[in-house]
Amino acid sequence: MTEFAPIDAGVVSRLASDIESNGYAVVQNFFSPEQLELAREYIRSETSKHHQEYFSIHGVEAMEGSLLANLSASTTFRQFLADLYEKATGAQPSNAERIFPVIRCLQGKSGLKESHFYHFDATAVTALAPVFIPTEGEHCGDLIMFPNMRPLRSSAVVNIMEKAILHNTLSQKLTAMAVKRGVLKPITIKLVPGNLYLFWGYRSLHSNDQCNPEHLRATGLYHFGNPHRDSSLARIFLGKNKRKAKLNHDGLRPQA
Ligand SMILES: O=C(O)CCC(=O)C(=O)O
Ligand SMILES: [Fe+2]
Repeated sequence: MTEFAPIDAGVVSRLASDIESNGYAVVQNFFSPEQLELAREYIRSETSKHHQEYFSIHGVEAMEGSLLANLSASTTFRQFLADLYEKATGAQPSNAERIFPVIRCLQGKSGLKESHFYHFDATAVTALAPVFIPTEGEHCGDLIMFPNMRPLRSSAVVNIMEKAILHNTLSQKLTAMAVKRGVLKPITIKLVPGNLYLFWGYRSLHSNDQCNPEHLRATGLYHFGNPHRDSSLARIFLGKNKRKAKLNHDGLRPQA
């Protein structure tokens, strides 16, 4: 299994302060060229099964054996995200907290529908590993973000209400329209495969720009540290993606 080097405390502090002041931080060349190629081989083989249309893969088991799954299972990577979580929240994550990985592949017309889909993540820390990013054309699937728009809520109910207001179809369409017309001005981040992008997913309303349906845009997302993990209300009202993927609250397949 590929090993990932630990990231030292000084670097974690710098990354956290970049996220606070710029909305995001970058670890350049996080993947070696060989690791990036391994991730690409896996995505290529999955892509060929999906008839040039959008697909996503949720949870470490569904992507087992791939480099992107190995990263999710890496104890050094978990430690890195846990250190960032501590910077974000001032508290250590629960020992039971696991990284929830998602692979998203935008291609074809269905890929367009999955773009400009503005949301807050359930987790405090989000790491994004771009694997394929189009380089030609007006739209290359940039990450679009309103950074650090809200604080971490101590109340799960407030979080649920904010999500109800912003995550419905009407609000999402209005936000997308306002961004496209230049009424709202988020930051846009050009993604470079091999780098790792970090942001406070819970606090930042974000989505990706569209790209040409002929081109493939593939990203690995690593979500870590749900501040409301013990709230039963949050379990009932949120966590739709895991439910849809038939995964339990920890992002794993329920034991038979
Ligand atoms: O693919 C991307 O760039 C962002 C996706 C995202 O924000 C998510 O899956 O939570
Ligand atoms: Fe997200």
